[in-house]
Amino acid sequence: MKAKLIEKFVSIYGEGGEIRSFFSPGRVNLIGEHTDYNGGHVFPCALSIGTYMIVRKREDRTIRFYSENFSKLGVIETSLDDLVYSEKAGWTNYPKGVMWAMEGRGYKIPTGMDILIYGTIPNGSGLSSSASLEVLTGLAVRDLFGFEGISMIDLALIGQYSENNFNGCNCGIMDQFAVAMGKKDHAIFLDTSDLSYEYASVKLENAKIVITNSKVKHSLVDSAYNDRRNECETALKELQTVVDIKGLGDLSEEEFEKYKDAIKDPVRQKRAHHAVYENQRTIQAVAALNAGDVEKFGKLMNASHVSLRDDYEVSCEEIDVLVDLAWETEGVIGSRITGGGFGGCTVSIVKNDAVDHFIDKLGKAYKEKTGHEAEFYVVEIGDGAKEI
Ligand code: GAF
Repeated sequence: MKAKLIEKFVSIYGEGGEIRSFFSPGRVNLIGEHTDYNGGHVFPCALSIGTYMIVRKREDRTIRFYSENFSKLGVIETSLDDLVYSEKAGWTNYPKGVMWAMEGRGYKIPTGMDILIYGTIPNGSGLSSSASLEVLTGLAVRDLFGFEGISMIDLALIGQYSENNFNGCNCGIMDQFAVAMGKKDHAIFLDTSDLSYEYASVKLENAKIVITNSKVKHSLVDSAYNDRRNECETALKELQTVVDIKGLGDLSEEEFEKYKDAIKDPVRQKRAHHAVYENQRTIQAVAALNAGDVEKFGKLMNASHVSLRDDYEVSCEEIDVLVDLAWETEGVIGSRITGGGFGGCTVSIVKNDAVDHFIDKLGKAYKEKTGHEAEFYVVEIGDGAKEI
């Protein structure tokens, strides 16, 4: 892959100089959804699919971008003096945003770059193609210009900062953290209240992690996401009038039941209910997995889906069809929506000998019920972003 991409790079930008190559994965979250901006726990892992960057420094302040995925757009040119968001900059707003965020932290980028991107994460699938591109850019810029004192966690934070403040999605830290800190065959049990984390092995003996892409993405995802976040923040403020907490993740289920009437609006109460219970489910799920109880992990995944569907209302018809089909399929240990929601993917744990049947059955029935052609990925869990 790398050799082919370098060949393409040279055919576009010409020979010469030092050409470097980087890779950054996508991610799938196993459990702990919409908890990361509530000071709760998440449990994502990095995938072996992701985004490649081939890059070379220039001598002037021009930045040239080319993406194999958007080859029709050709080379898009900008400058280090023009790191501002614009509609027409399209996908390049992500790398531009990261460069802008790095400059804002005092890392002045001395020269422009020629950049080629190629991504293997299906677009709009909710497997974090944007976080992947953000961390990739931060890593490449850090290493190309020898910026010292920027850790992989800093790169995750820079990516999140640029997404929040340059691209306008008020996301939490989960995606960028998973992409930056991933570890082969492990998921990351991350406490988003203080960024402490542990790796847990998810190399299952008798089962596989299967992602099902609904190929559906409903519009207004970013605005609905920001709405959910606002609802949780308002609920938190209401709760803080009766109990001393920093985030919804600080509450146990019992405490929530005791104080929940401080949240005046029933919809907001449902949102907070999800955030509190999902956080507790995530803690229990990781404990179950570490104890070898995959069945319990699966049941908690199912409960997570119900809560995301009914309390948080971030599922959609197509995703519910996939999850319902999974639940009624023999050999499925657990299945739920994964990521921000409103389409995208489900994640399921499926017994080894049931995987072929699962793919065949869900593929056909989903097509019949919705008209869409689902895609399936039997997951390989990979490392975080790195130079290749
Ligand atoms: C999106 C966001 F980017 C994450 O921060 C997280 O909130 C997730 O939705 C929901 O768990 O992927």
